Amino acid sequence: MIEFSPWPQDLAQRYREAGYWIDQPLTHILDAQLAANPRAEALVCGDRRFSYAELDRLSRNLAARLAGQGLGHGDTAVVQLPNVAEFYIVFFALLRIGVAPVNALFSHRRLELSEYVRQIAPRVVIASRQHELFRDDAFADALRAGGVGHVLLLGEDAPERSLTHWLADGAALPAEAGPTPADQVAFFQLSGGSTGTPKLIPRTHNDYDYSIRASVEICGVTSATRFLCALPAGHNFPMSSPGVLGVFHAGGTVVMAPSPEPLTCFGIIERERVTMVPLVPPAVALWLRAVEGEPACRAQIVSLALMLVGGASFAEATARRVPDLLGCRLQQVFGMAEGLVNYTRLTDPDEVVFTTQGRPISPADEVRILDEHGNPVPDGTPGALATRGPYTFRGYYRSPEHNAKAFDAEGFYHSGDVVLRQGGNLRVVGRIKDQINRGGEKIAAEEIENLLVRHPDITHAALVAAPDAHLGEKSCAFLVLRDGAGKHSPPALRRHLLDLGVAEYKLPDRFRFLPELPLTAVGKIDKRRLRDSLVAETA
Ligand code: J2J
Repeated sequence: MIEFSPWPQDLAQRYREAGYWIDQPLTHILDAQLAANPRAEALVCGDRRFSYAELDRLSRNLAARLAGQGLGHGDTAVVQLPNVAEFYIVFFALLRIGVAPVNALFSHRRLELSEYVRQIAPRVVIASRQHELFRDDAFADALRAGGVGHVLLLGEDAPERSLTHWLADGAALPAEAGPTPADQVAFFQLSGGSTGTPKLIPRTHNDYDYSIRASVEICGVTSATRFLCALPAGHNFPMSSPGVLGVFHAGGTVVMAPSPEPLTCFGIIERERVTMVPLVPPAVALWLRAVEGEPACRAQIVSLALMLVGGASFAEATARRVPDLLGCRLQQVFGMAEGLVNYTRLTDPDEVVFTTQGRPISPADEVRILDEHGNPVPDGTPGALATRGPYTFRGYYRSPEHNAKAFDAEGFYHSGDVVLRQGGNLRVVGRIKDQINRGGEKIAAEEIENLLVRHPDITHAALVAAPDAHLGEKSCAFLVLRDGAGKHSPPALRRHLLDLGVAEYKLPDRFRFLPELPLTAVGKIDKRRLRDSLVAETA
């Protein structure tokens, strides 16, 4: 069994009695459709179309092959696939035999992947030849040498290492194979992070399944829903809010897009009559601009009925333009891979939809908004968000020290968001966690600062958010150089980070050099002052 911090007995009992936890593994999502609508279209990926029966058959093939190699309960996997059908086939295959995956983002590179491998010691890694890390055999060979039993690649020719080959045929699944119990870890979500190393979030079948079922209701997903997955498939938002898994739960159809780039997406929406799409704010801005520049585009997206927007703060003025320009309804989502998800409701008045990020999924979500002394603030006053509930996790994987800080004595998770309550809904107004939200992509400042100071000429580094018209925020690295160090250009500094293997979206957008970093009264780096100096620059 994979270790995780469980909910206390009394809460677990309450969640079961209320019908939130139904003790079904996530694989029941597919099983139910296989029984009810095996021939319905589940997934469209380019020219390839998969019925629910086909999805089930392929995932069973892989499951049987992996089980045949002795993989099962307690084992883990690292998966890194682009937005392709295989992502979900692999996901269900692993769940089917109780192997818990970490789904790395496709933008992740050597540093992130190595860190996931270090943390969970996977028995299998499933990735793609399209990714630079797997273009040649060096990284895969190193993984094998390090103890990973199988590295299966999409786009690989050698049959024994080809994912496609492993999907193509399989023996029957051994009778003893099956998913982990529903109150155990199903898979790991990735934390946006605010610490030096990426943190993993154990999600149980029960808790994740509840968030999906409830989201399906709130977002009105049905078997007629045609859902565009243009955000990175492994991210919590397109996966579960209501996400691809929500659409499968309702028996609808998922259509894959390689990225949220508007012209590609508009063509897919037109061809596949897409009705629903989740997007991050910068992508919405691109879509709006595309329609304004070329009003004929609107005809391509007439089937679109609902756009979900979340992941980063969404300007009210932009929100107001969505229905008119894109011809669909808007639903705001404020969620986190750690659990709590808030939605504006489809029955809410426009004012609520345009100006708030909605309210929690569940009556059992407990949300506290606290001042700096930990006392609740009155409505309308900003404070730090703390929450617990039937689908909010209880601890990062193997991170006791960090958990001691992130959770309070009552088990409330302190998300680091600053929010306020406005007529029963939440508005996200800021952040206390040391993170940059670059258009929905999260960067833990500490992780990049640690990498920057590995440069021989850098003695101190502070990464802070700079306001940006398009992405909301970009990152700026303030650096102190060693005495006598020469000049360092931004491209050379980025190269230093790239050479360390970090994902490109984490590279600082700007660099500033200072003789020393400003400190607060207690001797911590005064990031507020650094941020203010950037705001002043922008103004
Ligand atoms: C402002 N900040 C937001 C919003 C998330 C649904 C939607 C999003 C995520 C997600 C998710 C925001 N306005 N509408 O998992 O299921 C910031 C907050 C939050 C952090 C979580 C889902 N929506 N945020 O973005 O784990 O700071 O999940 O704590 O990537 O994104 O990031 P992540």
